[in-house]
Amino acid sequence: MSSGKTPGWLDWHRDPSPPRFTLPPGAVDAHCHVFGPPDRFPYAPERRYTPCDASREQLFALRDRLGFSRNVIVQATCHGTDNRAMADACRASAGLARGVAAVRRSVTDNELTDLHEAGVRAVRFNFLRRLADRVPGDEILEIARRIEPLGWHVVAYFEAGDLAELEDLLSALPTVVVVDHMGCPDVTKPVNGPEFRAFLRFMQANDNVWSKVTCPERLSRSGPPALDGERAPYRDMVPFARAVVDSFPDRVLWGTDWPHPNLMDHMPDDGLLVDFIPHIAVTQELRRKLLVDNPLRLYWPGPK
Ligand code: 0GY
Repeated sequence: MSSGKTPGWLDWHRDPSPPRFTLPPGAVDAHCHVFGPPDRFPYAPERRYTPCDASREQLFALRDRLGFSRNVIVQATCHGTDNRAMADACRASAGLARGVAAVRRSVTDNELTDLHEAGVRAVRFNFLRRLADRVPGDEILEIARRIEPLGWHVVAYFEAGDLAELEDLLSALPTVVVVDHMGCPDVTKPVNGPEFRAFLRFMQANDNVWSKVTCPERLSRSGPPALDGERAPYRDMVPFARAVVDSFPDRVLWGTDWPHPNLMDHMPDDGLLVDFIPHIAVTQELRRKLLVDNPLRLYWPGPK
């Protein structure tokens, strides 16, 4: 792959509108990324895309602009298992960012300790075939057993059609398992149809499974805000996210997904994404759990 951005790549929104929804004090953006800059943190040779750069300073500026207090920075596949950009951003955050790393079984105990000191609290396995080769199940189990004593958890990114195949493996993991984007449901299907019911059943059956109710801009087929200025876009995703928040209020997280890799049809205004939150968490208490209590319990346990 050439060193330039993937053709058609959309740059992130440079001037997001101030959210109308005021985030509760201490809110955490629990799903975001940093990319590059590649002269310091080169992209992985095996990557499937080349993003536009998105630095730690730009992420922290977005945090402040939207009104978040903290970030959880998730390793994306364009950096492979080279966690330096993410770990560097965590280290530079003065304790206000935690990280989610990508590792293979070759990772040493010293490397895990270094990542922990940087602020990493989880490893991510990406099961999307368009993004990466899958890590074999026995290796995932082995890594999960090694990170458990550190108090870390596993983040799993998969699509709805993959749940049946992955369920046994994910249920066998000894740690908390956080599923990205509710397992990527097809939101054109009914929320009470077999596909999404299987996901809710999976959460019901495994009380160590959490879900991010993230990425309306990725999952929605109804699209971004209408031209009339309506600020509740992505309507088709709402019932799915509400079902998860209402059923499992203590096991949900929210994040921007900035800088939104691989969105090829539109780039969301991150301020409008924040305005989406009250539609999926409909009481103050649900919002406090989603945005503050749950991410703090998972990523900043102990006295604050
Ligand atoms: C993608 C790319 C990645 C991840 C995400 O939502 C995400 O966390 O976008 C990745 O890991 O490369 O296209 O979804």
